[in-house]
Formats: sequence, C-alpha cells, structure tokens
Amino acid sequence: MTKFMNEVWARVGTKPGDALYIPEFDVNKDGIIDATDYKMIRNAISQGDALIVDDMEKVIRDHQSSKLSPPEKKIPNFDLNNDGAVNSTDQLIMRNIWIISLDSYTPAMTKFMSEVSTRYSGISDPRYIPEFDVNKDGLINDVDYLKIQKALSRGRT
Ligand SMILES: [Ca+2]
Ligand SMILES: [Ca+2]
Repeated sequence: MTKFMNEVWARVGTKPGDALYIPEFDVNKDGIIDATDYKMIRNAISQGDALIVDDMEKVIRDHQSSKLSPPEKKIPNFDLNNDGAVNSTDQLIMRNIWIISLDSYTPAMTKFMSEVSTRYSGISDPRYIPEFDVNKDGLINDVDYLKIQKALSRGRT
C-alpha cells in the first residue's frame, strides 16, 4: 500500500467534526469516509498509473526501428527485449509491464528508466518527449521520473 493510501485508510470511519476527517476523501459526499471512498480513490490512482503505461507504450510505438535503421534513428533503450529492433514486441512488454516475469521486467525497466533520465530537458529541447513530462509542466525531471517509475513498477514493490 502506498503512503497516500495509508493516509486514506487511516481516515476510514471518520465523519465531519472528527480530527482525522478530510472532506476531499469523502469522494461520494455521503458524510462519511468509508470503504467505498477508499476503493474509489484507489481505483482512480490505478487508472492514473494505467494511463502512464499507455503513454509509455505510445512512446515506444513512436520510436520504432529495425536492425537496419541508421544509428541516429535507433534508441537502444526502447529495445526492451534486447533483440536489436524496437517494435510491437517491445510495445507488448510495456503494455504488460505489471504482469511480465521478473526476468523480463528487470532489464526492460532498467533500460526504459535510463532513457527517461537521459531525456531530462525543457520543452524546446530536442530530447524532450511530451509523454515523459507526466505532470505537463514543460520539464522532464525527477518528478516525472518518479511518477513513471511508480506507475510501471506498480505491484512490484
Ligand atoms: Ca526489441
Ligand atoms: Ca514535468
């Protein structure tokens, strides 16, 4: 469970007037923070993670290359299965990143995240990839890196 979800959990059963009550956590506005609100918040967060995975898959699709592509067209870190090409196989690995075996996950994650860190840049920089700017503030930095890492590693740690 994430720290944030622990905070939500700690408030289950609280009502307005209780010290721990936070109005925003009463998602369905029925005057009590209960398991329903907890589930709605948890699902919303998972959905956010899923959208990030979708975006990362799109990045791989947008940067396909074959073994014959000229070096400047190749981004080896997107070759998640290390077969010399960036193609639908790598997309599939990303799409299933939550459930693939640890043997596939660990090297894929290492490569992909190292590409994210080489893309730290501002919006006018050629290294900038819009999908990596998760919070859409025009910068790719640690904030985005951690969001991507968290979304892709969901359930692993
Ligand atoms: Ca590949
Ligand atoms: Ca950002």
